[in-house]
Amino acid sequence: MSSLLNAAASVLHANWRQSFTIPCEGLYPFQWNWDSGFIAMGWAHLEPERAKAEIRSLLRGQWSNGFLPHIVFHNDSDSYYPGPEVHAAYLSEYSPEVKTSGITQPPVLGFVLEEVYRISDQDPSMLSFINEVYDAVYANHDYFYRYRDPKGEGLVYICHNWEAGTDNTPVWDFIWDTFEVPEYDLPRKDTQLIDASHRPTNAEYCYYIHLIELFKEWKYNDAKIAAQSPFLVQDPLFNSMLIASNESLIRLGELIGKQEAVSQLRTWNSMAKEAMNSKLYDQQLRGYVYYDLRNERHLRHLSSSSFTPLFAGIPAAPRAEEMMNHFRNGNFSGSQNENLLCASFDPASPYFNSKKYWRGPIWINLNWIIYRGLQKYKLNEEAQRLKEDTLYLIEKYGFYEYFEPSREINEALENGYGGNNFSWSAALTIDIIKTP
Ligand code: 9WN
Repeated sequence: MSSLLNAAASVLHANWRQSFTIPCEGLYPFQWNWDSGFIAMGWAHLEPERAKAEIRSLLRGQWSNGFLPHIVFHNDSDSYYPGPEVHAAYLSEYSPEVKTSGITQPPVLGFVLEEVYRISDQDPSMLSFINEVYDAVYANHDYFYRYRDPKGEGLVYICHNWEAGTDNTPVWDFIWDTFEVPEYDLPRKDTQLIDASHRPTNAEYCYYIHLIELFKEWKYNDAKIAAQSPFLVQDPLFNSMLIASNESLIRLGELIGKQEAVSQLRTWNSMAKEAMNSKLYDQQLRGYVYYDLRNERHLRHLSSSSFTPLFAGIPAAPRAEEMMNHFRNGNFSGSQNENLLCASFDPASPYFNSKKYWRGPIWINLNWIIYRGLQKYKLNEEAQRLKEDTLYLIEKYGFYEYFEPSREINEALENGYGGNNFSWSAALTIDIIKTP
C-alpha cells in the first residue's frame, strides 16, 4: 500500500500549480470545482496547508451572488476547449475579477470542509480555516435555494450537463431529443489528446455549446434560465451532494457558533430530504432518478448517481437495503458478479457503453461517494467489495480518469480510460487507504 500512496502523492504534486491543483495535465489545465473538493481531501492527508490553499483558490472564483463556477481560469492554457472566452462569465453582473465559467458543479465543499477537519484530527488551525471560509460556502447554498428551486420544493435544478459532472450520461439523450441546435464549429482539444471513442461526440458537444450560448444571451440571469432553459433537471447526485454539504455545514456551524446559518440550513435540509424521497425515488427501479423540470417527467434510468443519496443519509434503512439488490447479483454487479462496482450507467441498459466516459465506465469519485454511503448504513459487505474493486483498478492501471467495469474485459486490458495521472483518482485513493 505504501507504494500506492507514494504514487498517488506524486500525481498530486505533479498537478499542483502554485495555489491549486489541475485535474489532469493537458486535458484539464485549470481549476475545476468538484475536483478541487476531492483533491483537497487528498492534500489534507499529505500537506494540510495545500488543502486550505486549494479551497481558498476555488473561492476566489465565487460570484457576488454566492454562485460558485465549475471552472476558475487562474492561468492561461490553449489545451482545453471551451476556454474563458467561450464561457464569457464577465457578461454577468455578479462575476468576479478572475475569469470563470458561468455554470456550476455538484456542491461538495460543505462536506469536504468536514472531511478535512476529520483528517486533520480536529486540528484547531483547520477549524479556524473553516471559520474563515464558512460564510462563503454558506452563501453558495443560499444561492442554490434562492435561485434554483423555482417551485420551493427543496430540490435544486441544474441547467447544463456539465453542471451534473456526469457529462454525457445517457439520461441527457432524452433531453437533447426535446430541442434542436445549430452545428457549431468545434475546435475540440480533448479528442486530440485521448481516444475520441471514449469521449462525447461532436453532436453532443453542439448541445453543450448551444446552452452556453443561450446563457450568454441572457447574461447568465438565473430568472431567465429558470424560465427558458431547455435543460432544467433535478439531479439525484447534485442534490445529494448539496444535502450532505448542508449536514456538514450544520455540524460545523454548531462548532463555530453560526446559529442563524444552522437554523436556515436545517429548514432547507428537512425539505430537501423529504422531496428526494417522495419525488426522486423510483419504487420499481429501486433507485433515485432524475426529474426533467422543463418537460415535467421523470427520466427513469439507473446510474451510479442513483445510489449517491446513501452518502447523504437520505433513504431510510429498509429502502437502502432494497437498493442493494443492484449490487447483489443485480444489474450493477452482474448476475454472476461479472462486473466490478460501480458502473456509471445501468449495465443492463441498451444505452450502456463500458468505455465511453459517463455512459458506463467506473469513476473513482462516484465509488468513493457510494463507498462512504454504504459504510454509513453499515452495509459492510458491499462497502468492502466497492473498496476492493476500486483498489484493484488503481493497482492494476494507475490513476486513470475512468475504468472498465467488466471483469472479463479487464483481464486482457492494459490501461484505464481517459486521462492518466488524474488528480481525484489519486486523492481519493489516499483517503480510501488511510480512512478505516
Ligand atoms: C467539463 C474535470 C472535469 C470533471 C467532470 C468530467 C470532465 C469536463 C470536460 O472533467 O468534464 O467540466 O471537459 O469533459 O466529466 O466531472 O469535473 O476533471
